[in-house]
Amino acid sequence: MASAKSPAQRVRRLRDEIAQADNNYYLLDRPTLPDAEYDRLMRELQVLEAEHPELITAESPTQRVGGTASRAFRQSRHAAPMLSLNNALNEAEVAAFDARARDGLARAREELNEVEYACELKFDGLAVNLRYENGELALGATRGDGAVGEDVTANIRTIRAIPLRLHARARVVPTVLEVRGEVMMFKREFERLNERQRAKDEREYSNPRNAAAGALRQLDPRITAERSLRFFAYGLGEMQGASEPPTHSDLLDWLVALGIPVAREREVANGIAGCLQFYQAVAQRRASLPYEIDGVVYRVNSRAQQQLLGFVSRAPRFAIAHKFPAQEAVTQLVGIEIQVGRTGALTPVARLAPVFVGGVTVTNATLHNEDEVRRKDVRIGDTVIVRRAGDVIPEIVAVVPERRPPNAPIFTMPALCPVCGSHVYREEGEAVARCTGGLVCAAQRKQALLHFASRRALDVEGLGDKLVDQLVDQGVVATPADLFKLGVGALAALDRMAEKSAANVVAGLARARTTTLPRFIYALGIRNVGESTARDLAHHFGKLDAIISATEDELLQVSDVGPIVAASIARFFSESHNREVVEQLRAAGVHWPESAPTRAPPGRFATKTFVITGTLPTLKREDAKAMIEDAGGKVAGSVSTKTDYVVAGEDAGSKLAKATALGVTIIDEAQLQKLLVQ
Ligand code: D41
Repeated sequence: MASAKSPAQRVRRLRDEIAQADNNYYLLDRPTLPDAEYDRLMRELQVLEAEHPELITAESPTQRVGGTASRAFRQSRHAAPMLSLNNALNEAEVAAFDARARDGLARAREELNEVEYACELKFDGLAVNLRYENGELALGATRGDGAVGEDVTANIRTIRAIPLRLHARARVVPTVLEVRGEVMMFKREFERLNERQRAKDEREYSNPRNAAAGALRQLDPRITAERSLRFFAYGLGEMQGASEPPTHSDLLDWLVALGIPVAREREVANGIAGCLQFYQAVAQRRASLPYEIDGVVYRVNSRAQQQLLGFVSRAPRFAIAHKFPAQEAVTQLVGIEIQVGRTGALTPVARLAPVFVGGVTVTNATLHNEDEVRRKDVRIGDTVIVRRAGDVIPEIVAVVPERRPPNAPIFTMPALCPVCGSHVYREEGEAVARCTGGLVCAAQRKQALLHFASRRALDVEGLGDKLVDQLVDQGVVATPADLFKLGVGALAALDRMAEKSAANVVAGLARARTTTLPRFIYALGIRNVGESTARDLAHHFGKLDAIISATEDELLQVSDVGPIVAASIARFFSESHNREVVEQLRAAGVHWPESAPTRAPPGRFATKTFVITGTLPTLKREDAKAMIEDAGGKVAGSVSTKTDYVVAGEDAGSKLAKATALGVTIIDEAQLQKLLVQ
């Protein structure tokens, strides 16, 4: 691409692309390029300009720091410029930063082996300057290009995290204090905002950063106020009437004393090794943080040393951002495939040209459902932005409309199931289209079998998806009951099935014959009947036959069973083929202890409500939940006055704080285990 053109042409092209992306991002809050792609363009431009200095012009995006101020707000010149922060994309770049810092300090005759660094998070928000005069918030401004930003005081004042008056309990309250930090939106708030946008049929924001930018740039502060923005400080601007603390970590402590929020996740580290440890630890916790970060920042802790190091162009030599691998990348959508799930739900899945994102190579992304595809207007051949955050399934954030091939057709759901050819229907008001084939449809049959055998259902060891594919495709197994007819011989005849693994599967099936009633009900895969409903049904009726013959009215007597769930249970057992499968399973020796019905679920946790927060030392969250529920307790998602216990693990956050505030009993995993065996 670039090779055919002259450097001058390439430079012009890059500037155009960057200017376009800036415009879309900063002015329209409508990103068209993922950050990593933008960084790549910028770097390419920087390299070309370094090689051909005669091509540098004042308008080049490398010659200014950020976007331009919008006309809607008054411009505000910063009393002290807001600098930019250099990036390191890997450990070698961090090492180079550290070497330069040590070098600079050695030249200034500072005796040292390791530099002391203040490590903190790099928030993915918007940099702002807050100016306090005589302790009162006098001005809030966006960073703009670093020299001039926008006066957004009215909006800043709506952010409850930002004090309108500094706390007088700090030792000294300066006459002028400028605080620099990031305004952002927490993930939870971002999701709520997008839900509201969807309900109003308005455009959704693609990430919390853009949502925060949109909120901060509202001309009506009441709208900003509704969006619950947050703020964390990271530094100082102009200051009068007080002296600066000797280190960055002291400065942050002092800001906290003045009432300014500073994120708790910070540390002082010795040398680069300590910094990299901090990076790894934060990377581990990234997904569970309530806000988005795109890296960490290392800063020489001593103010005196910071001053010795000084600046290069408009970035300090004493600080660097160590970025995480990008969670977004651009690639091409090569096709849309339809997957059929256990309940017949048809899910469009994007097939992508392989792309490295969030640390892995991604080739598929979920498109959720037909409406979602329409809303994002995703078409085959499109250039798309893919996002993979933590361990979640990759998804398509947006398409880049400028790069759409001509005549790309609008996506439509097929009218017939791609697996079995049955009709596809979509109930009014439902987002999901479904295959009407039921267990005639091989895809649904496979999913139903996998569900039946899954860990929390009958837990048949060794029955994986490859095996189920073969069993169904070759017509060996149609219903869960057929599984129990399998012998070692039939299994060993399949592809890639050694005698030993075949024997393991048969042994797994034999063990699965002994189960519990809740597991058995759950394993049947009745629509809308999850583990907890299965448990409630088992406790309420005691015996399977009582559930099978229950009317909808009787089912409605079960706690937490509403009309939709009652109807789907009754419908399931009214189908003779479902009753037959149940009979065949019992005939094949599947059994469980039956008990007398109980009004309330038994167990010592009956009527107790738990909330689990943080990472428990040994139990997975879902296991802890199942153990509590098995003992008759309930597990809720949020803390309230109705909560009896909060089970707190490592890095428990706001839920723990709320529990403390409400005086709820807080226990750890060990105490939970004790309660369970009592
Ligand atoms: O959390 C951040 N985004 C963050 C941004 C941070 N933790 N520290 C920062 N430090 C600086 C210097 C060292 C230049 C005072 C920054 C930024 N700058 C920054 N944010 C936006 C542009 C620059």
